[in-house]
This record gives sequence, structure tokens and C-alpha cells, in this order.
Amino acid sequence: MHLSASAATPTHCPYCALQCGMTLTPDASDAGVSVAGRADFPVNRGALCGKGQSAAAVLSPGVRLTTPLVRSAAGVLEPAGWEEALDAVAAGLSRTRTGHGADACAVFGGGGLTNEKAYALGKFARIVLGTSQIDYNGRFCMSSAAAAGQLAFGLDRGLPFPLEDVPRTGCVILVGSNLVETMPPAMRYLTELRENGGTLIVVDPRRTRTAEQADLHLAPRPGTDLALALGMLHLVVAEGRVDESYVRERTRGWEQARAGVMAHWPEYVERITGVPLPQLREAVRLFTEPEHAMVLTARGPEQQAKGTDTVGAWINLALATGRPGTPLSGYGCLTGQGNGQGGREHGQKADQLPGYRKLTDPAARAHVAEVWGVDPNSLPGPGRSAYELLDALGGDIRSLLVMASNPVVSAPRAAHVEERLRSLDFLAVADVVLSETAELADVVLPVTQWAEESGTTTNLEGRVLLRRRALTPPAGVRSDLDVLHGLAARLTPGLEKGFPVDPEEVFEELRRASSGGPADYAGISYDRLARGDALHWPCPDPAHEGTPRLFLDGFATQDGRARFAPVTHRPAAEEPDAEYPVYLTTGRVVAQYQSGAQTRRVAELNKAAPGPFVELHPRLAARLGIAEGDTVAVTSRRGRALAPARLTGSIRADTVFMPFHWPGAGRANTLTNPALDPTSRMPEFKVCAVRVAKAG
Ligand SMILES: Nc1nc2c(c(=O)[nH]1)N[C@H]1C(S)=C(S)[C@@H](COP(=O)(O)OP(=O)(O)OC[C@H]3O[C@@H](n4cnc5c(=O)[nH]c(N)nc54)[C@H](O)[C@@H]3O)O[C@H]1N2
Ligand SMILES: Nc1nc2c(c(=O)[nH]1)N[C@H]1C(S)=C(S)[C@@H](COP(=O)(O)OP(=O)(O)OC[C@H]3O[C@@H](n4cnc5c(=O)[nH]c(N)nc54)[C@H](O)[C@@H]3O)O[C@H]1N2
Ligand code: SF4
Ligand SMILES: [Mo]
Repeated sequence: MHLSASAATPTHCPYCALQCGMTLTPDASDAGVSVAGRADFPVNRGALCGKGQSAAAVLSPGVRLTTPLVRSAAGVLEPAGWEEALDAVAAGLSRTRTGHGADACAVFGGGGLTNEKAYALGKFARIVLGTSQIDYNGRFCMSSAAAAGQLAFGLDRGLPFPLEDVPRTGCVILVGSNLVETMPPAMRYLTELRENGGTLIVVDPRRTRTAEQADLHLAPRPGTDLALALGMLHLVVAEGRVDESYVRERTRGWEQARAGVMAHWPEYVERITGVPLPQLREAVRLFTEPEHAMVLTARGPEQQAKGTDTVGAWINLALATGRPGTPLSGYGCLTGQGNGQGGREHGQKADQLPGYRKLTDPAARAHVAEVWGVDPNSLPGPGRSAYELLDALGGDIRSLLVMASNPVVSAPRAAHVEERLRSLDFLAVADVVLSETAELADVVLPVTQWAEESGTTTNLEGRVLLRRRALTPPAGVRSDLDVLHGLAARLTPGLEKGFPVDPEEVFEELRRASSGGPADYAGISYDRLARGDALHWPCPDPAHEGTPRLFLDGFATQDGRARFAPVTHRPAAEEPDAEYPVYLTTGRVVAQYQSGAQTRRVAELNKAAPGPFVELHPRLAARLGIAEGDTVAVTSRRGRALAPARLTGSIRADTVFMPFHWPGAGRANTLTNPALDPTSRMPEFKVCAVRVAKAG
């Protein structure tokens, strides 16, 4: 049991991007606190999902790491002291740097890190290691939507409006999001929308519990959203539903986009997507008739090798009908991880500096270098994207520091990634538990958790939030900030002064580094957040109220106009054929989070979702002689996975679905295709070709 710092502490959930408000109250449990939803926080108004409700369980000493581990001469991870462990990490990184150059050291971060940690990690890579090789798991998450948003609007903030606007719009098209399982408290906004007379359209190859609540469910083949959006836009044009004055005054590029659209005849689109033409027409009617309407995307359309173009096509539909930058309307992406938004703004991305600045922009380099007290010319250039970085391990990258990700389970073509990790000269992992990736490490650094440290996160609405320390961490763990401080001191004595261990001190520097950038946090402070101010970035000065709604006065492009994307349909990187005749798509279940490193350690969540499975339609199952519960072998060009069959009429008969939360034989990512989107470098998690058979 830990000592509590204060009585009841208001804070936020450690898991997803909704960042539900919760209160932690000290108690006599192993975890040391109990969790309750906070009714005063507007996003969740007291509601929590099962993961949030049980989040304290991972604080228990029984399931977490409480001492550093160092691999012995005999090859086993053994308990060690912090000095020994940090010395070993510094020695491993130094050896690589001396022998192979700075770029042979790499860093892999995570969207679960607070803003302060993400900022410090990017700074550590660039000025302590001097490496360009840093990227993070957010590349696997919403990077296609981020890229499309940048291209269309000149700025990427997941939702450009608060969730409270959703119930007041007229129609929502929810593309490839299963909110009932992935952000349960957010479903309330869609329920209220329907109670107010608005309509919900869900686009998903599966009739999910979210799709069941829709007025209209479109079930396209995986990987065909681009054609679907173009087909809808074709009908918008054909039926004279384009908002001509909006297109004229607020956009550019319509003529070229329109030309692409005209080639996508509804009958052709029906053939590609499998969505019947009457449903396509109905969707267009529901979306265009109300005064206000929104398109929201999540991982379904984004995690494709053409994710950027696909999101661009959905944005085109919104633009042609005059939605973005008008009240109660527009396009938004439902960002996923706890700090998925802030984690992509402050410099752990391969091409980026804090404040959502570009690493290639000389003015941005000069500004940030000044804050860091270094020569701008000493800052490395952009590095590789996440999968490309993992693929290069053991080649020209010899050492890796992982902070807050578990790629052995979550990366595409995971068996290959695992083999690459094993081929490194040196691997260090900072984590709260012994994840499957940590199991491969030479040194494991056990770090403090959300309830034991302060820090800020930025939720899916761009709302910056303060997580507060509620517990004293167990002896034997240190914070990620402390880790970076200790490593800086060892690698370049003196530089550790630039890596304070107090999160508020880091935030004060982040404010200055972000000042003047697209994601401007200069006006945000711990004091303002503690007072409960709702501060959405940009917030450029302490008197500024924040910006809950973007683009109402113009887009963030140079001329203030949005850009249509000139896109046409193309097939998935791998389509079914005679050898691999079935589509595989992947995703989530409500009771497990991501690689499962945390939630697989919580008894009640494991009871609800004990292991992997393969969801398939009874018709496909009958054809293959598979019965409910049979072990099935799913084989792709990357490998083979085994899991029990779950028969359901809710999935297309040409598609199987696997959740990706488990390691071992049932690991979905053994199968997935690392084909990358040319712009966002997002892998194609949502579609590949497989063979399915009853396991012998
Ligand atoms: N319980 C739980 N909640 C989570 C997480 C978790 O791991 N577990 N993770 C968090 C994170 S980081 C994220 S990114 C979000 C993700 O949240 P979501 O995007 O809602 O999650 P997914 O289940 O990956 O994908 C959503 C849906 O896309 C559908 N889909 C598959 N292929 C296609 C396609 O080609 N087109 C379309 N339109 N749809 C397709 C799937 O059937 C699935 O129902 O959830 C967050 N919340
Ligand atoms: N097939 C398939 N694969 C997918 C996806 C999919 O839909 N299908 N979705 C992708 C998406 S959207 C995402 S976001 C990724 C996520 O995949 P991962 O990056 O593997 O995500 P997590 O499982 O959340 O891993 C986070 C790790 O960091 C640890 N951790 C948590 N908080 C902290 C902290 O503050 N500090 C440190 N040092 N460690 C911490 C956790 O214990 C855990 O081990 O998976 C991707 N992979
Ligand atoms: S919906 Fe997300 S933020 Fe809310 S309790 Fe569940 S995991 Fe936590
Ligand atoms: Mo994600």
C-alpha cells in the first residue's frame, strides 16, 4: 500500500483519448486508491468504461515492475539498482554512438506519454543522442488523418470542435469507428444526437454494436472507403447538392477533385464497395438535407496504405457540401491514445519539433534551438517513420530506447519486428510492466504511473488537461523524466540541466518552445488548468481563453481557404486472390487496451476478454467446415496465427476480423501487411489477404 499525498484527487484516466475525468480516493487496497467518475468533467460527466473503472489495479505492486532489470552474463533479466541500470543504458548507447555514429541510436516513443514526457523525449534524442532516428506509435494510429487534415485545412487537431457540438448537428457519418467498444462514454453524444432528431450513419465492414445504433449502416469491403466517399460525392454533384458559394469562397481545387469524382459512377462504386446503390443514395440524402452535418473518422479508413487519400475523400465530401469551418459542422478525427493529440505535437515524431513545428523549417529550428540553448545547425533532420525504423533495427540502427510502446504485439508484421528487436546490439525499455517488448530488453527501467506523477495530456478535442499526482510511487520506480535526466547526465555531463524531473518545470519550457507554433501552448499553465479552465490550443497568451472551435473565420492555410484533395480510388496493397482468398481486418474489444500490456494484468478485464479470436460469418464458416469454438489457422504472406472461431452474422462473409490485443499464437499482427501510405507512412492494419482453415 502507498501513502497518499492528499484526500481525494481529481485527475484523468490513463488510457484513451477521451481522457475521462476521475477522482482517486486513498483506500486500503493493493492499489492504494479507488476510482470514481467525475460528474463535473464535461466530456464524460461521471461515466467511465470498465478499463477506466479498473485502472487502479495496474498500480498494485503484484502486477507492475518495482525494480530495474539488467540482463546478466547468463542472459537472464535480473533485479538491479538504478545506478547500475542507468549506467548500463548509457554504456550501451555510447558504445553504439562511438562505433557506428549517432544515427545508429534510435528512440521509439508513445502517444500515452504526457506532453512533458513526449517533449523531453524528442529533445533527448536530438540534443543528447544527436540522432535523427526517433518516431513513435502514433504513426500507427491517426497519422493518415493528421496528414489529410494538414493538407486540407493547414492544421491537424483531431476534432476542430468540442464533443458537446455533436448532439446539435443534423447528421453524423461515423467512418470506421466502433465507439461503443473504444470510447463508450462518447456514445452518449450520438444517442443525444438521435434524440434531438439527428441521424447517425455508420460505415464499417462489421455490424458492430455501434453500427447497431445507426439509422443507416453501410458495410463496405475493407479498404474501399475511398471509393465509397467518391461515390457519395458523385451523387452530391449529380443531384445538384454542391454548396457552390461555399466552394467558391472558402476552398481551392474543386475542379480537379470534381474531375476525379465524375469517373466514380455509382454503379462502379457499388461494385467496388459492395454497398447497394439505394443505401448510397440514402446516405447522401441524410447527410446533405440538414443545415449542419459532420464526418468523423477513426482507424477504419485511416489504417490503410491509402489512408491519407481516403480521409481526403471524406473531407472532400464535407467541403463540397459546405461543412468545415461552419457552426456545428465539419470534419474530425477521433484520436485514440490518452495523449494521442499532444503526443503528436511536441517533437517525438520523426519530422517534427515542439508546437507542431516542422523539423525542416529553418525558422522553427532557430526558435527551438534557442529555447534549448544549442546551435540550430546541430539539430538533426527528419528520421524514419515507425515501421521503417523498426525494420532497420539490427541493420544501420544498433541500439534502441523504447518508452511507452509494445511493438512486439502492436507493430505490423510483428514476427519480423520481433526478430529485428532481437538482432539489436542493445535494447532498453522504460515501462510500467514487463511487456513483451521489455522481455527482450538488455535493461528494463520501471517507471511511475499516471496516478503517481503530474503531467498534462491533450484530449481528442485539443483540450489540455492536468493529471495530478495522487499517490507516492513505490520505492524502486522513477519517472520517465527522471530516466531522461539520469541518462543525459551520463551521456553528456552538464546537459542534464536541460532535463528537469519536475513536470511543471518541463511544461514551462514547452510553453516557450511551442510559442508561435501551430500548437501554441504559451498561454497555458498548471495554475490555469488546476483552476479548471477549459483550454483548447492554440492558446497563445495567459489572457487567451483557448480555441475550442477552429476555422470559423478561415482555415489555417496561407490564403485561409481549404484544399480539396485530388484523389481517385485504388485497391488495397494486397487484395484477396486464389491463394489468400479472404480479407482480414483487425481492431479492438472493449475490455482490452492496445497491446494489452496493462489490461491483460487486470483480472476483471481478462475475465471479460480472455483471449484472441477470429470473427467469421456462418456462411464462410460452413464453406470451410468450421464450427463455433474450433481452432482456426489464419495464414497471410507474413505468417500464421491460431485462435478460436467466433461465428457471427454481423461481419461480411468475405472478411474475418481479429482483435490485436494478444501476443503468442493468436497475435493478429503476425499476419498484417506493413505496406505504408506514401504520405503518412501508416501501415495497412485494416486490410490484408489471408487463408482461413480449421487447424489440424
Ligand atoms: N477498448 C479499447 N478502447 C480503445 C483502445 C483499445 O485498444 N481498446 N485504443 C484506443 C486507441 S489508441 C484508438 S486508435 C482508438 C481506436 O478506435 P476505433 O477506430 O473505434 O477502433 P478499431 O476497432 O481499431 O476500428 C474501428 C472499426 O473499424 C472497422 N474497420 C475495419 N476495416 C475497415 C475499413 O476498411 N473501413 C471502415 N470504414 N472500417 C473498417 C472495424 O470493423 C472496427 O469496428 O480506440 C481507443 N480506445
Ligand atoms: N493489427 C492492428 N495493430 C494495431 C492497431 C490496429 O488497429 N490493428 N492499432 C494501432 C494503434 S491505433 C496504436 S495506438 C498502437 C498501440 O500499440 P502500443 O504502442 O503497443 O500501445 P500500448 O499497448 O498502449 O503500449 C504502451 C506501453 O507503454 C506502457 N506505458 C503506459 N504508460 C507509460 C508511461 O507513462 N511511460 C512508459 N515508459 N510506459 C508507459 C504500457 O505498459 C505498455 O507496455 O497499436 C497499433 N497496432
Ligand atoms: S473511455 Fe477511455 S478515458 Fe474514458 S474511462 Fe474508458 S479508457 Fe478511460
Ligand atoms: Mo491508436
